[in-house]
Amino acid sequence: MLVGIIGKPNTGKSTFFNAATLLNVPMASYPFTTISPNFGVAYLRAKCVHTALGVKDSPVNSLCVNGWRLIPVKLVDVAGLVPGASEGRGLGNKFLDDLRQADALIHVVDASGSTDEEGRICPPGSRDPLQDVEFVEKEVDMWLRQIVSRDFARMARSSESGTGKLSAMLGERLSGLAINESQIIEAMQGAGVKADKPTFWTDEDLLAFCKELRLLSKPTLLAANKADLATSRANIERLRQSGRLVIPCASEAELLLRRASTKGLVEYTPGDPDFRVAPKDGLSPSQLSALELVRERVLKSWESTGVQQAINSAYMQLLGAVVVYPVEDEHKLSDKKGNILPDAYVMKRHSTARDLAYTIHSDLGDSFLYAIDSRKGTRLGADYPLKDSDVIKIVSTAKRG
Ligand SMILES: Nc1nc2c(ncn2[C@@H]2O[C@H](COP(=O)(O)OP(=O)(O)O)[C@@H](O)[C@H]2O)c(=O)[nH]1
Ligand SMILES: [Mg+2]
Repeated sequence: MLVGIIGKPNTGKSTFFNAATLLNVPMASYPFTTISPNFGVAYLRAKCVHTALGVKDSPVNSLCVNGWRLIPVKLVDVAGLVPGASEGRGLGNKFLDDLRQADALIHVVDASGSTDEEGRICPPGSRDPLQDVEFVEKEVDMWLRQIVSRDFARMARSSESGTGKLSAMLGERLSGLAINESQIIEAMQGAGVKADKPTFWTDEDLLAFCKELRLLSKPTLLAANKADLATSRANIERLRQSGRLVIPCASEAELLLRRASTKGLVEYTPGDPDFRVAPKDGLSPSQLSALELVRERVLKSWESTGVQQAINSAYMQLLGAVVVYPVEDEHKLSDKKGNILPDAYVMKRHSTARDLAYTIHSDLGDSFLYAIDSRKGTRLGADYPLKDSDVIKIVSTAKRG
């Protein structure tokens, strides 16, 4: 799974990305290497099961900090969108490819209204962030329309003459976007277009269909950034009233806290409602007052900086992901080396016990026999749907070292 950050320029996308991908504790091994600078590793914050299970854990593929499991997940900072982007303005293939790969989106908005539609600085409160939201969404719709309309007339004709099925042909066209035929049928219904009369579709029908496709294939939340600025509050309320999922954010504050934490100057776990100045006294008066401002304008007002909450919501709410802990010894809850609850995996919605086996190793998937729920000691079949916080042993015929 991959979450992408989108938005117009200067809303704080890179600040958000830099904050979300910075962590003070180095990890032994990353499950994925990053291939380009705008791809990074962020962390999902999940209540670790070790407390409830009454054990002391020794994490390997993730971290456990103050009872929170921080599990690596992928994040991509997609380049900024300006009005007209889908017609080629400032939109490279790289942008489209990054967007295509994302399973869900965090749309970073300048909630303070202090940047115009192209991202130029303007007086705080003078730009309506809801308009930004709408134009960025429309650009994504139009980009989808370009893909859909390529060869659409021919597909429409052959569908009406019975030589092909439109949903199947579109399914092939959109498979690279991880959009399947049943979603296409759903999008046609959602848009209220006639599936059996595609040659009659108007431009508006096509765009309405693409909007539905976007909602299905790129579930999105709004990170209402710059929440530390006074003009943001009323705008955040308005954004919420639009019915979208909105998370107030202060990316710059999160970056400050994570950097201070990296240097051991504050105690702060990403997503916390507050921080503590570390006993080691290394903060200058100006650093102290900057941190105090973060506490006053962000943490006390919004409960957190929102960056971690946005990552969590993107994976857990938008994508319905679950966190599962595979173990090799279901009694000790350990791997072969004796590490307790070594790994935590973020799995897609509807993943099964066999999917988990494949995620660990393809051999384990191929030779899967059954799984064991370590809490109940019961056997689980290959199709068992994984639940959040499951601790599971996979039993297979494979001999693994
Ligand atoms: N007040 C405030 N400014 C922010 C925040 N996040 C980012 N900025 C500022 O917004 C500007 C643009 O940030 P950047 O991350 O480069 O935006 P991008 O173009 O969307 O990647 C910079 O001057 C940041 O310092 C925030 O949470 N609060
Ligand atoms: Mg940027």
